[in-house]
Amino acid sequence: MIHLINVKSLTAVLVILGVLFLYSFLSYRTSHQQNITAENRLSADVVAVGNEFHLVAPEHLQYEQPSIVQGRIDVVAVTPWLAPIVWEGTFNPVLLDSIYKPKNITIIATVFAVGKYIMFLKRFLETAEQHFFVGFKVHIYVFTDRPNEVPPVTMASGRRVNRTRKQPKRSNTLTEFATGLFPEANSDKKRLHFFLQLIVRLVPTAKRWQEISARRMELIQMVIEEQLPNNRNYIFCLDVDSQFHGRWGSESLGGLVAVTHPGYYRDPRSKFPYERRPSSRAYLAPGEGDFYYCGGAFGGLLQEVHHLAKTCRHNFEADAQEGIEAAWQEESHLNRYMWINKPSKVLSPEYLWQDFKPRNPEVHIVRFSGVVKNYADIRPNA
Ligand code: UD2
Repeated sequence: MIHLINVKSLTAVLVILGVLFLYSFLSYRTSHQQNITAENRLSADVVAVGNEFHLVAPEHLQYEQPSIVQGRIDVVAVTPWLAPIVWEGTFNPVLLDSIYKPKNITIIATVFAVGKYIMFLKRFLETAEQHFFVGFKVHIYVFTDRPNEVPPVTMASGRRVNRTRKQPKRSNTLTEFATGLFPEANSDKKRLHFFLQLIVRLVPTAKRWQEISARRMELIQMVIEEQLPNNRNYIFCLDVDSQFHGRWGSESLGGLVAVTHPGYYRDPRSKFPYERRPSSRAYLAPGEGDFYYCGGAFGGLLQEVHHLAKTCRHNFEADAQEGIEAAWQEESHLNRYMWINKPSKVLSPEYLWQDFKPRNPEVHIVRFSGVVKNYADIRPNA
């Protein structure tokens, strides 16, 4: 009998313990779930931070479903160090713009128009206004020895050049003239914040084209040093004898961005015109080098491009003191730099084609290209 009572009470205790356990388990799960939901909501509401790797999309944006088994199969879209290679068809421009626009970034572009190269500036600016980071804040720095010849530019979207010149201001060794490209008074109000500003800087005339080309790294370094507190901004350094034909936008943003040269991207690396003399700091040995990158277009975050420009300038000047000039001046140093410091994004030759070259089938769109020019007519020492 006693035995029976013990069994009964033991069962009752076990049942009570079971109920208590179930109750506490369920209430823990509910409260934990509530916490998770709150955290999730919090992370969805968090304002995008200016971090290159923190990509926040708007919550209800609808776009084509991405696939990992379908897409471009005629080109390679990733490097061996897993950086994207940007081709038409590998990205969604609407999605990317909606990620990058809320970050409130400014895109800086530098362009050099020294001597007769000023003739290319008009076309460059007009087409930049039509295609380069439309909808973003863009500041274009023009370095020239002929500030009075900076052309009046007709803006495609109803903007016009405001020719009012601010008092020239000393900035290191350079003189700065500020020129704004302001929207017409009666233009669409929505465009007002899509502001494109032109800053003209005076640089000395050079006797050798190689010096102009090479000195760009020094001046890019200086411009970035003025801007560095705004380290969320991006910079692109572009050749002036070029024009835009199609969208160049947020898909090109990255820490360190290089463009594959249109003349060599199908060639084996043994044919790349790297600097081959071991005495130069731009030297690349046979078997080294990933791609041949253009000197005419590169960019990235300010800190990254600052490091690149400073290194290339230092190496160029150290070479010069020993009487060496790399085969393709700063382009050779840039290629050496990118071999060691791998770009985080590589742009396909869509981002720098050459107008004299027929388009290859894998190039579905030419976004930016070098115009045809006669070197003998335009260079100081052709
Ligand atoms: C290639 C590169 C260029 C540079 C050069 C080697 C491309 C498309 N171009 O072009 O970026 O690396 O090799 O030095 O990758 N400039 C003037 N005035 C002059 C000469 C040059 O302003 O008298 C500026 C101008 O911005 C021009 C740039 O320097 O776009 C490069 O010079 P280039 O176009 O004559 O060089 P190129 O065609 O050999």
